[in-house]
Amino acid sequence: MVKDLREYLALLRQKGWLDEITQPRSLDSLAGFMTEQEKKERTVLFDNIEGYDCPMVNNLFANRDFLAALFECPTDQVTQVFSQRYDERIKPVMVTQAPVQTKVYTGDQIDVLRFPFIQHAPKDGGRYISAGLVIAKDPRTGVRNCSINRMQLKGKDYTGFRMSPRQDLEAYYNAAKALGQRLELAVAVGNHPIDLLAAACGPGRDVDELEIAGALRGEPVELVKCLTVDLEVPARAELVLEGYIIPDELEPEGPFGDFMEFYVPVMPNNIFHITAITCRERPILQSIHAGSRDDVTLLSTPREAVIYNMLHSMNIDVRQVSLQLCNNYLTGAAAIRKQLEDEPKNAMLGAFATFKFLKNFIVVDHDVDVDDPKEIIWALSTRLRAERGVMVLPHTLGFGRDEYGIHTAKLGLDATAPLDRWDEFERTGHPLPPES
Ligand SMILES: Cc1cc2nc3c(=O)[nH]c(=O)nc-3n(C[C@H](O)[C@H](O)[C@H](O)COP(=O)(O)O)c2cc1C
Ligand SMILES: [Mn+2]
Repeated sequence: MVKDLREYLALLRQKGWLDEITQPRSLDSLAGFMTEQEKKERTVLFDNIEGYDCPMVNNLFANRDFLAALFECPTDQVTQVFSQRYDERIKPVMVTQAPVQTKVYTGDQIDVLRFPFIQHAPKDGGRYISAGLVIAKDPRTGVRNCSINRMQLKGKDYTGFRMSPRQDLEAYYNAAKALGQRLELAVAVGNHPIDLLAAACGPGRDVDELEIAGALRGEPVELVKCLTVDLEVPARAELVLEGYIIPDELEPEGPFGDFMEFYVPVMPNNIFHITAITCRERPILQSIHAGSRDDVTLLSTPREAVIYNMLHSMNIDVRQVSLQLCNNYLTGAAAIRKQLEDEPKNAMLGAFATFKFLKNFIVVDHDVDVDDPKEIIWALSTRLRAERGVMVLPHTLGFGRDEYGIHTAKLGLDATAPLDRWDEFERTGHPLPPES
């Protein structure tokens, strides 16, 4: 497995999946180019950003083949490999020499504005750090937590910081507040892609996501001590911001184009004070658009694995799970080889039980490609019997920020063919000629 972002980029370069842009590009133009690259399913590295002296990378997971290359497995095995490795936790190890501490800026030298963080959507409140791996420790127990949080650039040495209610980090924040303490944070940018995947997992409180990163990598994450806060960070990250938040110190933050591709309005959010910036020479930074391919890959890959395991444990012959039908993980599908007529409803219940935000879930037969929205619509058109295949679960918990009650019910759709009529529902298809 690759050891850091640079090795991952080298792998993509070798595969021919990386576009390296050496012509000058203005900071304002990057967001548009990134969207184009996403359509082309190619990673992009902007190496010549006007007025800035370090590069920016985007679209690290342009499609499922990229994850397969990372995990060194066939594309249709990523979910299985992820779930097999997930529980084999490996604790991080400490090192004393770290590439990410090659350069150190403290005091008056701190200036986060000189790094090419971009404004993502036209009406966003400003430039954002959007791919920061946020590390904190529970002030009571010392257990580490990792998450990804948006941070609006506000000044040379401070940013806005958004943490949702019920996030693990919020529990740490509340604990610090009760103790009358600041909450120290370290934010790593330019991460090993696996570390970001681990940070996007929701393993439950008191689990150190870096042990999951170790599990998924198959080797321990190397950490180095921070210089101004009592935390440790991945030694091979590209850049680290060290600092703290003070409980109840809030400032307006936003608006921000969020993962549903709507703007979240301005709201009072925390402030992150920077006490040190450490980095490599010419650190390679990363941006993630909310509601992009990278965003949905990070958020859905772990949940696909959990749903897959759940259905498997229910003795359902599950073949494929996808929460990537669009660029958010609120709608998903599973392909199963149905063994009993009403089994798809149990599959829906299993999926909804494991992932609270899941809103719509479609069950199809094993001959349908669940990653292809056209295939799903085909199955709905040809196999759904609406009077028996539709399940609505009203008054259930879903995505939390929901003024209009759009997420308080679950919709399950059974688009599988009648069990004893398979011959009549077999697809014509076009079998490939045997390989020469
Ligand atoms: C690109 C990206 C940006 C995110 N931004 C935020 C954010 O600003 N605030 C937030 O609360 N969660 C955000 N999340 C979701 C959390 O990082 C994610 O739910 C994480 O698992 C929470 O971890 P925790 O419960 O261990 O604290 C983001 C996720 C991704 C992939
Ligand atoms: Mn956590």
